[in-house]
Amino acid sequence: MKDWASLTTIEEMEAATNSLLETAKKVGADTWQQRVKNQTPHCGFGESGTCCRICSMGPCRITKKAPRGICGCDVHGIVARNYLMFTAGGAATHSDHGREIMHTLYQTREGGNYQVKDPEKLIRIAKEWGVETEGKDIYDLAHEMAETGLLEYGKPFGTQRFLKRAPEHTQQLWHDAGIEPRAIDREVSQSMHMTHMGCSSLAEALIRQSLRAGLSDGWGGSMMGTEFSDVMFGTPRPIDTEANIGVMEKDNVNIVVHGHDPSLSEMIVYYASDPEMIAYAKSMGAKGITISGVCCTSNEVAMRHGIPMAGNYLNQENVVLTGACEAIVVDVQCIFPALGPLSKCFHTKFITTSPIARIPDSEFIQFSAESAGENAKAIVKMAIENFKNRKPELVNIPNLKQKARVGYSVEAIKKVLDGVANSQLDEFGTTKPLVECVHSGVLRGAVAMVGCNNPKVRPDTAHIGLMKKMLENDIIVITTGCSAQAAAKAGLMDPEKAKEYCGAGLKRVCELAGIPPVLHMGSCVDISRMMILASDIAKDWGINISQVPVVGCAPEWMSEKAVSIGNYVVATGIETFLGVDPYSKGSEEVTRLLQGEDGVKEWVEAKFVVDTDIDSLGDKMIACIEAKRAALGI
Ligand code: MSK
Repeated sequence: MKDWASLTTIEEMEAATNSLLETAKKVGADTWQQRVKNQTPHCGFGESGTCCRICSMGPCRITKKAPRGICGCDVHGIVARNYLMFTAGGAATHSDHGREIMHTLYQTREGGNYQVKDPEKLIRIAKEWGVETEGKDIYDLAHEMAETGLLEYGKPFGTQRFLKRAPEHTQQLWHDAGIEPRAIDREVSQSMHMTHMGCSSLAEALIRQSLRAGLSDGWGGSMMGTEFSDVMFGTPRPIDTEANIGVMEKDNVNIVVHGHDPSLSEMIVYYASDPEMIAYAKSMGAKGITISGVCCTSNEVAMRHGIPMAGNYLNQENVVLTGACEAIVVDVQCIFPALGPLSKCFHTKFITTSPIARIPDSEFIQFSAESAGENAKAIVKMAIENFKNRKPELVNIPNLKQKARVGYSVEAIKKVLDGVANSQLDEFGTTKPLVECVHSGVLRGAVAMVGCNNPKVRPDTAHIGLMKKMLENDIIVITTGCSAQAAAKAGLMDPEKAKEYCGAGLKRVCELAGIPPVLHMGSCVDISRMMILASDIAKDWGINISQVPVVGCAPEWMSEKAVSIGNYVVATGIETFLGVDPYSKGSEEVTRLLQGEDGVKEWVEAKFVVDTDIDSLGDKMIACIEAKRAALGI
């Protein structure tokens, strides 16, 4: 048995949460822990995907006695339609995030709120897209690329430009399976058209479109979101930060950023470090200003500025419950409407900023790229002026935090690993040292751990438990989203601490490269970084993506976006392991298509594995990696 004492344990995190729940009780606040009780048990039809409410003849619920809906649709059609609608919701959401980023790119200008911070990357992508770069002003190029990228959403002909980044074999599989994504909006619209009453009820066709819509996200909207965020805000490089609720500071004005789009949070970070603002905070009795984050906005600013991470998805109420949060500022996605009434129990300002995420009991300050500076300044000021309204008797910031090294973009991973093996670096490095480590068996393989928390799983236990299991078995972990924050909160991103829990091979690699064994690759949209990495590894190795000893895993997922992600990860050729069922168990046919050997596996060489027993899920992941090694003869 290894000694995990130097990591923060789940029990310590739960004790911290329990102390905050005491405050909730004191002020009469509602929390998700109570709401889960109110909502349990869940509806069995909903859980198995066998309820249809796409027209007003129903709702129809499928049972043995009533095997078809009123229109005659069978259970397989109903479950598959629900699955596709779930996917389309996720693909639309991620891709719209990407679209917002492209609009922001269009607003960049010299000396403006938004600038081009990584011109080399912009030029590299422009060349990849066949856009002339020679002699062009960098901002003219940025605007041209923004327009070109925005056309990817609605172009009448052709497929997504970034598909060409995949190995030829993968592109051929997509072509042969008829799942190459065309315009992003078309894939989302077509999905909603297919699921309309009286259209598709053939499960196979609906699952095929699910993969296609997912690919329009991962290799379309999300990839643009990631790549052009790097262009504007800088491509992440390793940077040290801290994680867990203890990053909030009692004597400072605490502003928590939450959501996904970095456009606003970048500005908040900028103005919070403005000497004028810090002086203003001091004049109000605070010692300074602390920005921390929750969910993926947190990942974005942690990766680029070292802003500490206060917590992940199921910690969002905790930051308010500290009684020391002057403002929680949100943009889009994964925001609990509960923050409205909860913030009213404290002095906290709950500030919504996007017309896409309007929430009752919040103060709405509409953020736009044109007025970004003014908006951010107003928000920081509002938080500072709210410091005096704190109720000292309610302040409780649990003393939990860990060091974390974050910021492993594909470029950064190549650089740190190539730097270990080669003295002569090429411009961007290669994945060859990583391939050599896996080929020789120093590393057995890699796991891409992603996704949310879900009250169906004891929060963070699956993420952290599986990561530990992988590390002990010399399997390196790359991670994004709330999974990344689970790792950071536990201490698994502290290079000094975490390496002690690795097998001998992984420990050696970490020491040589100066990296933690769990690499933070960013937010949910940044799973596209993982797709690029997997493609580059396959190309450098000279094998197909499906042959690389790598698997995907979302053990505590909850959102529609996660289903879209699962579809594009599988469609990229990476076996994907889920700890929560995607509402598909009501249909044997859909289950076979998603999880069997003769469904999606035949089209794209990978499938889903669903197991709610997390230990057994981990065993299956390791077995899958070892089977891939055996098939390669290594
Ligand atoms: S924030 S989608 S809870 S990972 Fe990206 Fe976390 Fe899941 Fe939201």
